[in-house]
Amino acid sequence: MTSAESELDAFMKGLEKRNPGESEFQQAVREVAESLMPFVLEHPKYQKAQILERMTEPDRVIIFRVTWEDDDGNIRVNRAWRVQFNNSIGPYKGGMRFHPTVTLSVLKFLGFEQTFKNSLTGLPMGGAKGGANFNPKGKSDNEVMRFCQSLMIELHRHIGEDTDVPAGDIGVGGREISYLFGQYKRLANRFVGTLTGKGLSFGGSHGRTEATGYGCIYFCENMLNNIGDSVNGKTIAVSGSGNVAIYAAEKATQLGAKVVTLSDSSGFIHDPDGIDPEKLAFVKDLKEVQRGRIHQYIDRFPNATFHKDQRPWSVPVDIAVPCATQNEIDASDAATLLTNRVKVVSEGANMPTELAAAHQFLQGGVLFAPAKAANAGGVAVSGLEQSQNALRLSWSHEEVDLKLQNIMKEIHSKCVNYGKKADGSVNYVDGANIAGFVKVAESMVAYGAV
Ligand code: NDP
Ligand code: 2IT
Repeated sequence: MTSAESELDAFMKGLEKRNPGESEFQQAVREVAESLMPFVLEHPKYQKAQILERMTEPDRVIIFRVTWEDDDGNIRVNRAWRVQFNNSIGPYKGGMRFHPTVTLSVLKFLGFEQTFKNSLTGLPMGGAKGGANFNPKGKSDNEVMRFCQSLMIELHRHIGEDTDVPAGDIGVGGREISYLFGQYKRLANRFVGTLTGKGLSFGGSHGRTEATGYGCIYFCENMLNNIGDSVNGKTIAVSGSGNVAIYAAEKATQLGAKVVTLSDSSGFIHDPDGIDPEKLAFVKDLKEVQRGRIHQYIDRFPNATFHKDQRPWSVPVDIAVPCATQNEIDASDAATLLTNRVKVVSEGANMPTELAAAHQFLQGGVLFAPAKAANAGGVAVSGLEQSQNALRLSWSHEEVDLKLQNIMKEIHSKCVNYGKKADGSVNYVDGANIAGFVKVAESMVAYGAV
């Protein structure tokens, strides 16, 4: 065992003991610590200041009950959290997730990752995540509104434009942010940018809806350009059919690629002809307006097939873009993708790749873009929304998109800077982890023992 490996082992044993049963959080920390341990050992100032120990302990966690009334007059109870992970380089910033699988472990992994991601954007944002074990599926708009209003009655005292700025994530889109912001504004009696992802008529930014998916494909384009190739002409598998998936598919198609899959938690659709703009318009309406299911795609486009309870990774493609949820690519999916000669994997979702699968991609020479780099475009445009709110003005769609493209390019350069290996290849996992770490760690060292 090298000294980095034994340090990693001892560090992870301690972390697992302090956070028992939190498998997602442990996984996210292990992935980062694998990259960071050799770097920290080369820079004793970080070790002396116990930066890794401090960065893996959230600043605070708020846990609260949300009581609300459903349309039949029943009293319902959910649990909600806000994990304020690290505000060393700016106010806490990160999404809210509403899904029945939300636990403290899931939100700690997301808040931890967010700290590195936000650092990579170059904008002054700390890391946070929140959410509730509430299932919006099958709920009426009024039920969702009452839930959001009840949640905000507690959350509002913990957030603010210079304190903590929530946004969307799984199950939290434009509808939910509108209800949350409307209630926040009432309770605070202030119109300030305390949430992002707002509607365009009340302080939202152009391009925020598209930003995560577009940014993820811009990142692919940067990786491919770096080896003299491009997205143009490639075949792509996208998973999910929510916000990130739809706009990743849209940008990939605009850049000349053919997107052949989309999915949801019931299965995936395979359209060998490609999901062109007209078909994507159907999906947008289906998911964003009708709140339908992806299998309805084949009723409209019968050349496509639906594969119940399966994930799209068996379809041979050049590029895989997982945009649904954590751990949706396991070791056997990775083996299948490698057998089918996948060239690029770009994570639109947070931690969609299991650790063993990520190792396989790296060993197999795949251009593997970790979420904290590849999906940072969403929070980056959230940061731009905060800037516009503070300035009380609004930038055009073109202006925001240009800034997003530049930010993704900068993130790519940072990954290359810290992740370039002796043979000239780039390990984007190491690059993103180390580049994200340095800015936060430098601030923490400067602050002393805080
Ligand atoms: P949405 O709620 O808009 O869509 C989520 C999609 O993923 C749906 O198609 C959903 O299917 C599917 N999905 C969710 N959970 C599961 C599951 N357990 N198993 C299989 N499929 C699942 O969310 P987003 O598109 O916003 O988020 C997708 C991912 O991207 C998440 O990992 C999120 O953290 C990440 N992300 C989002 C950002 C944003 O700006 N929104 C920014 C950066 C990252 P179904 O409808 O069946 O549940
Ligand atoms: O995971 C993420 O980066 C998000 N869900 C977006 C967070 C934000 O504050 O826009």
